[in-house]
Amino acid sequence: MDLHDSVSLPAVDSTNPRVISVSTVTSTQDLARELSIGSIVVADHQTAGRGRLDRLWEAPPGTALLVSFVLTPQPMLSLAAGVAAAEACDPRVRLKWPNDLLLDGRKLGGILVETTPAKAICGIGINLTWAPEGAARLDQARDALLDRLSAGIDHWSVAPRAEILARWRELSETLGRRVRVQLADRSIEGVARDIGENGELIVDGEMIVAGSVTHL
Ligand code: BT5
Repeated sequence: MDLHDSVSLPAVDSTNPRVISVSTVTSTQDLARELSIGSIVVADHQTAGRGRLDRLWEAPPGTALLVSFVLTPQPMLSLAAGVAAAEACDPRVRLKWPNDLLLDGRKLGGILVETTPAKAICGIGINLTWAPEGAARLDQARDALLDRLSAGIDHWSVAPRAEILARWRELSETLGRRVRVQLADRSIEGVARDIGENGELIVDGEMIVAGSVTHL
């Protein structure tokens, strides 16, 4: 058996040595987890791309930006990554709490932050030439988008908390809207008033740390 038929060999990108580029991987998160802080993994295709709570992230080969950044853990990373991704994409892109990327109200991309004691693996998927039914795509060149996103992650992942919160509020499509939040054991409806100091969503006085939001 020819090794090249069965295994996708990682290649270092000559224009940016921090970027490890692979054709196929289970999930960019899995490869990134093995690498040092500062590394970036980008793949043409994931055979087991994942969202939060073990959901699937789908993208046919070569149709999306699928990337994971290995970063120093910090509590605001998920919101900071949302801000960086929205800014890298397009001025029309908005954020749905906690950090879905929306274009014209439809999901364009998502962010998954997984942490170990020493590292945070920040995975970002953005639809480019394909999107599932009801979702959005952004017809842009992948590598130019990755360059802008990397610069944005460098900036926002170490930005002061107040700046991240302020920019997230500006980019938010959730704040001020009536929402339904599915929590582990119940769902609540109300107006999303603000986000708290740690990025919690505040719905009519209730602080939501984790849940799935529907804009009503
Ligand atoms: C997310 O999860 O939105 C986080 C997605 C993170 C994907 C990146 S790709 C690079 C890195 N490697 C990985 O394996 N993952 C990260 P969540 O909020 O749980 O949303 C998942 C839900 O979005 C699914 O249950 C579907 O309903 C929907 N979905 C799946 N694929 C989609 C797509 N391409 N575009 C829009 N929605 C999608």
